[in-house]
Amino acid sequence: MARKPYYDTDEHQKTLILGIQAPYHRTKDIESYFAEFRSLVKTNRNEYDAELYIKLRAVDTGFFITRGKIEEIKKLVDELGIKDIIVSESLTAQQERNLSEVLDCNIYDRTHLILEIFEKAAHSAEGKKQVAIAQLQYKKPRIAGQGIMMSQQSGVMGSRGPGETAKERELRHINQQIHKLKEELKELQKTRATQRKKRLEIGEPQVALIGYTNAGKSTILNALTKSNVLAEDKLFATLDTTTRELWIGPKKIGLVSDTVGFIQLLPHQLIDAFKSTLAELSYADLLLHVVDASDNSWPLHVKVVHEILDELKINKPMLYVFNKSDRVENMFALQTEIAAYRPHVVVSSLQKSSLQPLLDYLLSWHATIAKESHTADNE
Ligand SMILES: Nc1nc2c(ncn2[C@@H]2O[C@H](COP(=O)(O)OP(=O)(O)OP(=O)(O)O)[C@@H](O)[C@H]2O)c(=O)[nH]1
Ligand SMILES: [Mg+2]
Repeated sequence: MARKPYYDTDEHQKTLILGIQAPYHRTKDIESYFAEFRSLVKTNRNEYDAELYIKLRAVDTGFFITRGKIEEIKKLVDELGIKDIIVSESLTAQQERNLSEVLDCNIYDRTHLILEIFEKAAHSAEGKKQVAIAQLQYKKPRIAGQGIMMSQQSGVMGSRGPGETAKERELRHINQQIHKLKEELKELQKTRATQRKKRLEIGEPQVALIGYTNAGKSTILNALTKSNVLAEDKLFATLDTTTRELWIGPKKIGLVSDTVGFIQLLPHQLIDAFKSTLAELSYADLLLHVVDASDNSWPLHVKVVHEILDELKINKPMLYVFNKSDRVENMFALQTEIAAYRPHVVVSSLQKSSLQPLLDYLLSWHATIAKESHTADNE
């Protein structure tokens, strides 16, 4: 029977969240990774009845989880009557199917979880189409591997030739949908490119807020521009880019954009969606890289952001904005650790007065580029 995504059903099935420390995770960051996993689950409004955290020495190709650990999980599942398991890692379609069979549960992996969050958070036509493409791509190998039921020959009208199975027909339909969505996206992107061109012709400096999800980018945008972009204790509260005028006192600095947050182990289906949403960054003159300094794994988060920027081939002047200083317990230790990240400022965007170092930086940056363009004009 086809599985229903949890948001399609009102009934709550007994759910286990399963955090896995795989060999590719660093022990040092694992608590923060598990906290992030629980935030993803919470953001997706999944209720759960039990949690289990396990450490794997190796990844099993067929099941992801090794035999001994599966037995441990099976025992708990039987004891508590668990029907749904949400797993902290991304699984292949085959691994998901195998685990579902041996544990006799619905298995939802990390990619599934993130895709559902993205689906709820996408508001613009462009965002919605990008998420729909990612979801279809996720679905493809899951259908391709489905068993007997789907592969029986169909005698349904409209199928392509007598040999086409229900499964093949569904896959063909998915490919057509992906193709159609991609064409529609191209049109939307053309419109965006025209708007961008107009903006660039005016020649105003462009500043972009980037960083790990939940770092405080939208909160900073709101504080800098008196806007009201949704800022929440949720992962991926922002998916669509928002651009506002940036004024400091009577001085117009330029335009500032808020962007989608980054996350470690980003599902590969979403990379294209990120690429086009973040295409705006290629036109930025300055990146404000917002970091949640109160999360002990911030150095890893900074690394993840740099890796994604590298993949997007974006290399721009950057200011590190270490945020949430109000929640930092050992400020002295932080000051030492951030010394290598230059230039930087430390702020707490909930307290307006503490944003002053950021405002000062933006003013002096603006003065420098104004001088540069003046010199260039006179050459
Ligand atoms: N204590 C504290 N909380 C903050 C600070 N800045 C932001 N927050 C909180 O952190 C949470 C996330 O803030 P957002 O501004 O939504 O973060 P974001 O980077 O835009 O997140 P995404 O859009 O999900 O990527 C919210 O609950 C904010 O109120 C800060 O300086 N101190
Ligand atoms: Mg945001």
